[in-house]
Amino acid sequence: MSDNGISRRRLLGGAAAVAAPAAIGLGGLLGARGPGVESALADSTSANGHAGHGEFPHATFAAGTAVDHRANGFDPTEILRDFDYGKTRRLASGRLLREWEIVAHDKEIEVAPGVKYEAWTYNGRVPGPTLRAREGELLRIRFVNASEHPHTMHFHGVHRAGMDGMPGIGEMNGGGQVEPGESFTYEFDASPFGLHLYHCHVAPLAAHIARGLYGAFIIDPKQGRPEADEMVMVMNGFDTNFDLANEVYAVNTVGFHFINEPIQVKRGELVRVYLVNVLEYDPLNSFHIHGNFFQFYPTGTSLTPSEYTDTVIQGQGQRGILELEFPFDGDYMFHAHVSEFAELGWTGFFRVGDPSKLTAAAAAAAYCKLPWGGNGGRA
Ligand SMILES: [Cu+2]
Repeated sequence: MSDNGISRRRLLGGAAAVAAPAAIGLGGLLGARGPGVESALADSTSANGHAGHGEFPHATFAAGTAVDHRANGFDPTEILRDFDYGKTRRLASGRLLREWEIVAHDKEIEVAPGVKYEAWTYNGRVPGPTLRAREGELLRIRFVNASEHPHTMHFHGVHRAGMDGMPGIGEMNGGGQVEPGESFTYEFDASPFGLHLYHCHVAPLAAHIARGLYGAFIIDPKQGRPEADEMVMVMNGFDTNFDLANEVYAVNTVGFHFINEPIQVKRGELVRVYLVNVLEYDPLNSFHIHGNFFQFYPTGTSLTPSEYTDTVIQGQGQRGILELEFPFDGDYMFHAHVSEFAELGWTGFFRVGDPSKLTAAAAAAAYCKLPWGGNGGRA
């Protein structure tokens, strides 16, 4: 709970609180908003007359503003299909060595229109690059800490303790905490095949992860997987007022992004989603698809799906591979089945078929609003 009493949990507690502005201190809310928003609120309330009738006044940030992806330095749509294969070379033994360089640095990013967040990043983006390798290769990741805080890269997978990115373990070979200005090269085998993740493991752990230090890590099976339109979705959230609860939820960082820019796919083509949950402060996240079902491969470590379903629940660090085909043209929503998360940004659309023949996602206007102010509750 922030000092001024604004928290998305309290606001989401029910329309009744909103119907009685005095009860939650609407004056305080207005005071906490940025310049220009109060007039938008006034316009909104006078136009629809809904203020005080049990609805949010829906003028939480200036209408029409969008996240500046260029300023962020990344775009959630591009992150979807951006796989970083690093650089490879053949060792004398005949084995393939795959190498990356990852630099941590601090950076302010915009996680919803007008909502800024002081992120800590791997290579300037949140999530960090999707590192992709093939089972059996030798992997080498040179990590440079250009942040003002100590960090590590802790990879999920099978490797020696000294390469685990754990402060206090592996200090003898430099593989513990990496201080600002220092670097360390992690080296391990690509094993097992599947969908994994990496993240910082410096305490306080939740804070270091929640700031944005995480990414997907894919190890393809030796024989590969069937041809598909592949994409990565990292389910995350942002505690913009640092009250240990998230104000914005998303896939690939920007709330509501895939409402504004639905994911274009082809009818009848196999779509493969690499789904990772890195959400902090909430024990569970979920993915639900409308009008369709998918085959689910938990952790991607088996080539046989475990379930044919339309909803999957993941705890933090859980991940899995979804395979589906869309039999009909149209816009199909996907979102967290935790409704609260969905309304705070974790909602999007797949757009199937020729976009010129489809109407824009009808739900966009209703959904692209944060029910709390656009400033993270800070004055
Ligand atoms: Cu860290």
